[in-house]
Amino acid sequence: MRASVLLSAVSAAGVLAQDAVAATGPLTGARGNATVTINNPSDVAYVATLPETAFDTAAFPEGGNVKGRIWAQARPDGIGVTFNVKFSNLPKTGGPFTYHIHAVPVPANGNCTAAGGHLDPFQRNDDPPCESELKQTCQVGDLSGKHGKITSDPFNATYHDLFASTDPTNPAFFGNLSFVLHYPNKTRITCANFVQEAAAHKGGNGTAKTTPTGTGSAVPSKTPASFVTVSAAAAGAGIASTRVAVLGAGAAAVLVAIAMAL
Ligand SMILES: *[C@@H]1O[C@H](CO)[C@@H](O)[C@H](O)[C@H]1NC(C)=O
Ligand SMILES: *[C@@H]1O[C@H](CO)[C@@H](O)[C@H](O)[C@H]1NC(C)=O
Ligand SMILES: *[C@@H]1O[C@H](CO)[C@@H](O)[C@H](O)[C@H]1NC(C)=O
Ligand SMILES: *[C@@H]1O[C@H](CO)[C@@H](O)[C@H](O)[C@H]1NC(C)=O
Ligand SMILES: *[C@@H]1O[C@H](CO)[C@@H](O)[C@H](O)[C@H]1NC(C)=O
Ligand SMILES: *[C@@H]1O[C@H](CO)[C@@H](O)[C@H](O)[C@H]1NC(C)=O
Ligand SMILES: [Cu+2]
Repeated sequence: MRASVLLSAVSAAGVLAQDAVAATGPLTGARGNATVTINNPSDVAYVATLPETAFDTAAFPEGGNVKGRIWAQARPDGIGVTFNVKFSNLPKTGGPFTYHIHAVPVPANGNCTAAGGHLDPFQRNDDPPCESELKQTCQVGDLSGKHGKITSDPFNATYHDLFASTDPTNPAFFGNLSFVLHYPNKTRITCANFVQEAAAHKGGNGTAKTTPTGTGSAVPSKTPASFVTVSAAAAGAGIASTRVAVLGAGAAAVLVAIAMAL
């Protein structure tokens, strides 16, 4: 049994969300749709940089690898996470390529098979592929499913994902996980682990500013997470009514809370 709280939240822009109703329900995870993450620490960035050598050596018969990295940091409002994704030197054929956050770190030998499956705390599973316009129905880790496949070389994308988290107590936390870049047939070309970067701040775009390290764990969560229902409207998101794990009070975006325990 857990507390269930109905919240109405608005974005910093003050835009109210409308409930979107689908006539026939799209695929939903065994644990429901993904929830908008809030209270994400924004003082820590994470970066995952691809290695010099591809895991799939057949993709690079002359040696080498895709170049690039994923950089991620929560916004100052703590809602969701901003990703900046840059790839180049992709295989000349075989695209469009996909990439996902995977649930297990890559071991030191670079074995991308050992990165496990996708980060999927709501147990939605891989198939059928997610509908990018219904991002809350997608796997949290399915970044290319939600935000677009890699369709150019170089590829450079910045987007705000509402479901990933930089809070280590959130099941959608990815800061100690990995990502894998694939061919469409799911063959794993290359992969890398996220590591904590000395933090940037305020609307980070990949230009990190160095700050003293050693504060990475100073992210106290005041209370255990409880799942609540939130109508949230974050910038650019087609989000409607969604359950959210609230980790503490005081989110600037939350205006009204009507609580009821179960
Ligand atoms: C999941 O989200 C979709 C799209 O908004 C909605 O149609 C569906 O009812 C939701 N499922 C649950 C269990 O909330
Ligand atoms: C996957 O696709 C790539 C690119 O088309 C191809 O080279 C590779 O042989 C395929 N792997 C499998 C197992 O089908
Ligand atoms: C890579 O990881 C997979 C899955 O854990 C394992 O089956 C395989 O033996 C590993 N290969 C190497 C070379 O470590
Ligand atoms: C990526 O896009 C940003 C914003 O559009 C631009 O400022 C930056 O120069 C681009 N970087 C690369 C490597 O193309
Ligand atoms: C990642 O960190 C979370 C929170 O500390 C922890 O629960 C989880 O087990 C970690 N995952 C891995 C693969 O280390
Ligand atoms: C990134 O942000 C910093 C600080 O806000 C700014 O100085 C820099 O020009 C930005 N870089 C790009 C590529 O937008
Ligand atoms: Cu993947």
